[in-house]
Amino acid sequence: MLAVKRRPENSSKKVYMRVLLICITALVLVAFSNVPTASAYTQNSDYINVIIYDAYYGDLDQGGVDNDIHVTLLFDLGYYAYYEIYYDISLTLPSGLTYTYRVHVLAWYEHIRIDNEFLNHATEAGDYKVEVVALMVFPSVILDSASLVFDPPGGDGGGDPVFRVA
Ligand SMILES: [Ca+2]
Repeated sequence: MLAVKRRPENSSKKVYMRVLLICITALVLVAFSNVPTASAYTQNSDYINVIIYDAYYGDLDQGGVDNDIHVTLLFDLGYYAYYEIYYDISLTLPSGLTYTYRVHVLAWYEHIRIDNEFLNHATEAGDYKVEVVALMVFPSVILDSASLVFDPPGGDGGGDPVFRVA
């Protein structure tokens, strides 16, 4: 003879409440797990904004002559973990003579500041123009540019022009 064990009526209510609680918890987890990360990584994730933050002259190489130019660039990027950027920075003297230098940047942050120094370049009096053309090659291919005109004192040749990233 087979003995059938009956569950007490209270037990089925407990099982029902347990299943209901698990379902509610699962719904809450699904709802909260998608909100911030999905929108942050799928929207505005690949852009580049280059800004010429500052440009000034001075005696940056201790040569005794104020014929050096300092240019600070800011790069505002998206939300990726890694970026690869090339930028060409050009300095055009009042005579039209232009010096262009290319800088390759590997970055792991979304806000970057780079100080560029044109040593012994301010040799003419008049307006100088700084122009930056930035090409992001990873995670996407995107171009941006900026330019600025300023007027350092000049007219003093002071050695060979040298460019450096400080
Ligand atoms: Ca100098």
